[in-house]
Amino acid sequence: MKLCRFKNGDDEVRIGLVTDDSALLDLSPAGITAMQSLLEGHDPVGKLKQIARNNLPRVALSEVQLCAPVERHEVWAAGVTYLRSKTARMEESDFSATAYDKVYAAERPEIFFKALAEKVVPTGEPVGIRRDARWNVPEPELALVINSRGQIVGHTIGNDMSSRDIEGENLLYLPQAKTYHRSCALGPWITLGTPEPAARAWKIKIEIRRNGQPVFGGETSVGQIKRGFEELAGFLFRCQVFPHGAILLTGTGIVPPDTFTLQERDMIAIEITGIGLLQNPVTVV
Ligand code: DO4
Ligand code: MG
Repeated sequence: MKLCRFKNGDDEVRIGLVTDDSALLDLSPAGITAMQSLLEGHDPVGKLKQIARNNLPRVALSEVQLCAPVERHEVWAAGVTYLRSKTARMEESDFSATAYDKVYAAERPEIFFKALAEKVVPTGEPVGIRRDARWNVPEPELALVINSRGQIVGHTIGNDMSSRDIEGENLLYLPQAKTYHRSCALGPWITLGTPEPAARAWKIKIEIRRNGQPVFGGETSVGQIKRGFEELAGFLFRCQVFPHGAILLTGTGIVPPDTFTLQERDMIAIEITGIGLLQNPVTVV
């Protein structure tokens, strides 16, 4: 089941249940005005099935603007969870190579703060590349949607936009390489109720187009991730509270060649089978 936030023709934010590729059911007549009440409930899928039996307004997806599927969640990200990411990080940095090697093998994962909810970019809106960086890439990642009790209740698509030259220069620059204006996109919606073994079979694909032509494409499988979802969520919630829940990006397994950097107006399309498509143009910030 796919849960979304959208703006209707009057610019009001509503919650929708996406029924197929072309339509959603507006949940507001059923009293659902925020995703939170569903995500914090004990059986979000069962509750939604029950709600969907009502005669709810059907709205064409082409007529709405999708908002990022995040309300008051904090957005965090795990790193170096795929072998490809570890190798790329070690190549980009003499200074920090040992740290990446160690964290890939360590019990404790790398987890860093990524974005406030209000800063998250939805599908269709521009993601940013820093004007003071010369090597910028998208990081297509599966994102876990976690409620305040630490339970993984859904999945969405994340783009952990990153400046590799800043990150590679010095590990202490990670927050600047990772957390800046328009550096995090999430969407298009949340897929609810997929158990981890099924989600691990999903494919992650990315295509970057420049002037309409593909300039980079890549694919991996969620199953390539080294760590378990509960393990990552467990570390995020250890000695920490998230009263409104959290979103955790789970790391990238696709890294463009070292000669590639994003440019203004590139189009990034990230697909995760089982969820959908997150598409964003690129702008300089
Ligand atoms: O420390 C580097 C961050 C790595 C990352 O974001 C990833 O592997 O996805
Ligand atoms: Mg990442």
